[in-house]
Amino acid sequence: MSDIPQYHLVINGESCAPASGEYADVINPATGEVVGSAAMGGAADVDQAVAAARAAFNQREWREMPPAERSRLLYQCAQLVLANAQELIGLEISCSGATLNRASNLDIPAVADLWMNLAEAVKVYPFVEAQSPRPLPEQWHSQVWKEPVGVCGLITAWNFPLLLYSWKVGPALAAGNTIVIKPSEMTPTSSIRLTEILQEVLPPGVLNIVNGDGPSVGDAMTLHPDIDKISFTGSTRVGKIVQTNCATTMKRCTLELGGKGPGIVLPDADLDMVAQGSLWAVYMNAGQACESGTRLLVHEDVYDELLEKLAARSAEVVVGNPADPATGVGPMSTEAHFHKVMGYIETGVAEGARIVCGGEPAEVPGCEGGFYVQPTVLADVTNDMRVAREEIFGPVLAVIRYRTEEEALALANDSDYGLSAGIWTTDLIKAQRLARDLRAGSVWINDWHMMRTDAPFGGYKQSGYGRELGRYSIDSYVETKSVSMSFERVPQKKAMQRIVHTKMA
Ligand code: TXE
Repeated sequence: MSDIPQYHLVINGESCAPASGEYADVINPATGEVVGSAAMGGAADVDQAVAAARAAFNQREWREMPPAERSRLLYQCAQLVLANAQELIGLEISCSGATLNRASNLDIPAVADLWMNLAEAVKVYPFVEAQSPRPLPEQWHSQVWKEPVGVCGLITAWNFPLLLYSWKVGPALAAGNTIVIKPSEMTPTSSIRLTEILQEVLPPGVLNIVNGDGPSVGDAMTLHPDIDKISFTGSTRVGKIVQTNCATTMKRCTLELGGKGPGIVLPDADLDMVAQGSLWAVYMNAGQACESGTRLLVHEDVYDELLEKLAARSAEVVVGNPADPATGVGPMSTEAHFHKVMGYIETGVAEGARIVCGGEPAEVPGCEGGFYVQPTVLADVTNDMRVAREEIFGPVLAVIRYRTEEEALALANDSDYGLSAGIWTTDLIKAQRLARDLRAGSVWINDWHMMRTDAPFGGYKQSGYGRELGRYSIDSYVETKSVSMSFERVPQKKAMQRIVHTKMA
């Protein structure tokens, strides 16, 4: 018998094999080795998971749990994440190529913080709000109730499996929904394991996981008549399919899609800070983050000086085995993705960009089977090139020259995407003015990735819609109901009814 660990589906509180009996290898992108075997679900498994989630939703106990009790449960989820941190970190590294540094210092603390934040948010969330009373004697009074949407289908991507999982599962649970989640079939192990762990505190059927690919499990979910809401993180291409499928049953839908984050460098900026910060912006998770700063728009007066600093700092970045704490940049998630990123670098050069540093596959001793790309800076990029317009999703920075602020703003906004944008300057008044004109869901001034678990995150334009994180994320998982009570018991005094009953005394 093989000693490769198996990862199953979790339906109605039980781990189970998929109806097809099929399992697929999970590959460690750092080495190319098989690190797990994960159940590949299909439409029949989705049906079962949805039925379990619907039954759990119909049991009033879960959806009507008082906020204080739900808050305690969300705290317990945070504690379970922390208690199992080492195992989850190991799985995150081996399935997705996350660096040890990132998984331990960013992902796990942020995941635990997110659950704790929701535990606080749920206590004060306005599940019931009274409308302001009218002058007395009032004929009727109205309240606004926020109710769980129902069964939520959550679909996540491979770049931050545990974070994306928590961004969706946390608020969906906080609002009282039940869940069927599909992780990316490329990185399912940490999400499956966390689902198993959370069963300890959740009633059966509340949280189900069905791993599988997009065309089988993804489509089965987005077209399923008994799923009420879909929340999706992934490519804009698939986001459009998801939105179209959701329309068939008018499912609620939240989409967190790609980005092409522009950073505007004003001539007064501290160039050392920009060089370090803009490389953090693009190289975090080897560039495989939707909010990465991938286009750097640099004023002509400081263009050459900044390029020199970028090249020098970029060369210092340590590419290596993600499990090594000294590693700053790990591998591309898959071999196919590695080739895609290398292809973009070639395309950039063919279109007239100049490689200032990097541009080649990176050699990592001991990880010869891995998929590594050298941190790469491309100069002389213009905004019409593919490397400036399309999401490369690798450690590749496109540097674009501009002359005036108006031109910089126009270039920044000249994109199908609108997820993140940034400004590097010492003039914070000017920064606020520019921030107002940038068409992006997050604007960062003099740093990047400044995401908080209690601040909203999401896109403008083709970067999607809806907001995740904090109490705003609970808004995405509730329906709004207006409830009005009439106090007047004398029919003749119900003023509006005179519109029909015109003969009333
Ligand atoms: O994404 P997909 P891929 C971008 C990034 C990357 C590119 C392609 O530019 O290079 O997308 O990555 C599921 N119905 N982002 O191909 O296919 C799939 O199984 C329902 C940005 O991996 O969009 C996985 O769970 N679901 C992004 C999820 O969609 C379907 C993160 C994402 O995979 C489906 C990832 C279907 N028909 C990629 N087809 C971000 N916003 O951070 C696939 N999926």
